[in-house]
Amino acid sequence: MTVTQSTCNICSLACNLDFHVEGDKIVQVLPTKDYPVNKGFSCIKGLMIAKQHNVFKPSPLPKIRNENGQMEEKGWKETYKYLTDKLWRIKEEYGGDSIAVISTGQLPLEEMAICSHVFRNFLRGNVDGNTRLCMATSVVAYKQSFGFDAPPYTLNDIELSDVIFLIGANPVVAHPILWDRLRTNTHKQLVVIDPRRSETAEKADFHYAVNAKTDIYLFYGLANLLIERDAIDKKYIEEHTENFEGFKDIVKDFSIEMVAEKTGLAVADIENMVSLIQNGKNVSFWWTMGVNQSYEGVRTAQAIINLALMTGNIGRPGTGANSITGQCNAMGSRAFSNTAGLYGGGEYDDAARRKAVCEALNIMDKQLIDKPTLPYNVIMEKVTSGEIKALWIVSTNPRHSWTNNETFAAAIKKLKLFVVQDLYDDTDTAKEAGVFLPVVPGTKKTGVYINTERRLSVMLPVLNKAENEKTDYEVFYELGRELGMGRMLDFWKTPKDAFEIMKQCSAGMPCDITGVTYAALAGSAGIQWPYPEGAVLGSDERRLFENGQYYTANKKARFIFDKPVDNPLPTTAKFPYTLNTGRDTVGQWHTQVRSREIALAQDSYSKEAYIYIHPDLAAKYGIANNEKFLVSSINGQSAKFLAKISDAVKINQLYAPIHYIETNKLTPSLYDPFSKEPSYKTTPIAIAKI
Ligand SMILES: Nc1nc2c(c(=O)[nH]1)N[C@H]1C(S)=C(S)[C@@H](COP(=O)(O)OP(=O)(O)OC[C@H]3O[C@@H](n4cnc5c(=O)[nH]c(N)nc54)[C@H](O)[C@@H]3O)O[C@H]1N2
Ligand SMILES: Nc1nc2c(c(=O)[nH]1)N[C@H]1C(S)=C(S)[C@@H](COP(=O)(O)OP(=O)(O)OC[C@H]3O[C@@H](n4cnc5c(=O)[nH]c(N)nc54)[C@H](O)[C@@H]3O)O[C@H]1N2
Ligand code: SF4
Ligand SMILES: [Mo]
Repeated sequence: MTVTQSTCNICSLACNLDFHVEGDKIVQVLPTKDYPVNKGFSCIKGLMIAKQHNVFKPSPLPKIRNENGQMEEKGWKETYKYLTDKLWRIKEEYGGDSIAVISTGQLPLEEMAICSHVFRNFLRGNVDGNTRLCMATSVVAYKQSFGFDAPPYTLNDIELSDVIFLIGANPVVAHPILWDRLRTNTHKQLVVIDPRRSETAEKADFHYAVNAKTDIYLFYGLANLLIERDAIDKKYIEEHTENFEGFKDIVKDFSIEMVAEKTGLAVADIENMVSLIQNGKNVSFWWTMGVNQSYEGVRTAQAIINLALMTGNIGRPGTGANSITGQCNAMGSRAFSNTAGLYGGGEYDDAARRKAVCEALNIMDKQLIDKPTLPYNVIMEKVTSGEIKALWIVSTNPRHSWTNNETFAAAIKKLKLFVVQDLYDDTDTAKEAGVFLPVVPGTKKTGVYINTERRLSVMLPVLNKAENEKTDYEVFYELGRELGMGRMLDFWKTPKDAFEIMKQCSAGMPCDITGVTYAALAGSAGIQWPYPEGAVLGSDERRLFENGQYYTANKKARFIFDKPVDNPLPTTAKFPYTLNTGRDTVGQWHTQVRSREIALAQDSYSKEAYIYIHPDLAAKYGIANNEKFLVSSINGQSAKFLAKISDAVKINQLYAPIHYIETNKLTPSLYDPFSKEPSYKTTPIAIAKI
């Protein structure tokens, strides 16, 4: 029997697991005892990785849809030829911009890198990811405020805080290992801000059920009161930030009464929060999708960042303005996917950065793509309008997860080429593919993941591939060869080669990883960025900004703010309630493609879509528990859900888990203006008894 330490490639903790393997079978998976993230624990999803690909695994050969609409199995060589021919014809006739990839935060960074080397640098197409649905807001907020997309914390900070704010985050369900570590902190006061009494809110010292999307009013109000009480860190503001005066000027109009009225909270509740921040020694603010997925996400995230900056709660143990990521490698995609910024970070028009990246890639400047990708929403608009002709989906299931998902179904009918590359051929998206490319799961491949606290860890193959089985890396590499990339691929033969190139791209950047090697990562505690060549690890837990120096030109963090905007899609007489959406249980993962292999979890949740509704609202419509009823959305669609009667939701807001395709049938095509992240969490709806 062999035992290999590897990475759980599901959620953003990227826990480490020990795989016990006998022959070609994983006989046991145990959480790695001394790995600093999960310390001998894991959730049910990690343990199920051994099961992945056992039941629903397709044939290892690709399939192409024939004239009769049937999927026909083909050899890999023939499929690459077919794809190459199609892609070149489309590129020649309509230009590189007519080709797009929707990628993911669930692949190792080497696979993200080669995907974009082929599709962006070579074919001059667009590559965006499902991370747009998730982290885009935090990326933009950090970039603008700190000068680089740099979540500052280490997970240990949640154990060291004496006051913890969780804002639009439900770690009991979504980040169980982070929650586990929070629980070991016995001296904390926990504040949860969530319109819903989530599983996390249940366990908080204070739960504040703000009205949906009014968080920005709350944070501006808290800032105003802290200024009035003189409870700010003037020295920190003076030495390490800029434009506080402008912020002060905006927040002065946010009186406690006005904020109470907007947010639906009591004046005493708001005063309590101010006192907690004022009296806390190490206050930390953590946020997730309740903030990011909004028409005003970036400015709301920055309102949180501003609170941390003005009270000096950053760069010290137990503090920070901390965005928690979602997928195992959301952080890797932020730095190494060549989508919205250059490999290793930096803008496409920055001559010095371009030179450094070209050198690392061993290509000429004209071979490096010269602009950021079109964002996901614009890609979908252009598929709809017919301007984008080829769409390649890798490791995401947008027919289910894209907002207003019937628009996705309609759009793909216009395509000349629709490719889906996935573990499974029966996802809602794969079922529509013109070409399906099967690949192996993480247990059979190599690559690096970067978790929510910027920690790199390596995934190693614990099982051998069978005949004809391919990794995503091999698919992109072999496709690139067939497309004629020639010397552009000479240094990209293996994931390890790609990692070396990415290291060089990161040199001198905030996310410098030139000191990391596969060998150092294997069986290790993982390594947080930055880790430049020659660095010596002081500890397994490292936070950013301990010296008060940010990544802006003058090294100061910026206060960034705007007056709150009106909800572009408010409730109306016809659509008087709002739909909130999110995760429901630890065992349910997104579109439930992967989690369906966990038998234990499978048995614990409904096969049919359901929605939480307040008892008084259900009574008003005469809807009984478990009765199916109709929900109609302002986007023109409607869907049926089983009623789950619960007073955890407010009377005017329903909550639908994202794990059912019905939910995004109802969400709108509405985005944050800066990050283009969908506003998934507040849709005006009406309900009716059937
Ligand atoms: N089991 C499980 N774990 C997961 C995932 C999964 O699918 N299943 N997905 C992973 C991924 S990719 C992600 S991004 C994370 C997401 O992790 P979370 O963001 O924690 O999860 P969500 O359930 O989407 O949303 C969190 C909360 O935001 C609240 N919310 C809604 N509107 C507002 C608002 O206006 N203000 C505030 N303050 N709160 C609001 C919701 O009520 C919800 O309780 O989870 C990761 N972990
Ligand atoms: N209404 C609403 N909608 C939401 C959200 C919300 O809160 N509310 N949250 C959004 C967020 S934060 C996210 S992250 C998205 C997630 O949405 P998706 O990305 O669509 O969801 P998944 O089910 O994780 O899909 C991942 C796919 O990748 C495949 N896969 C897994 N491993 C591999 C691999 O190694 N290679 C390849 N090629 N494929 C692989 C799986 O089989 C699966 O089909 O949903 C978004 N949608
Ligand atoms: S908490 Fe996340 S990374 Fe850890 S075992 Fe569960 S799914 Fe995997
Ligand atoms: Mo996500």
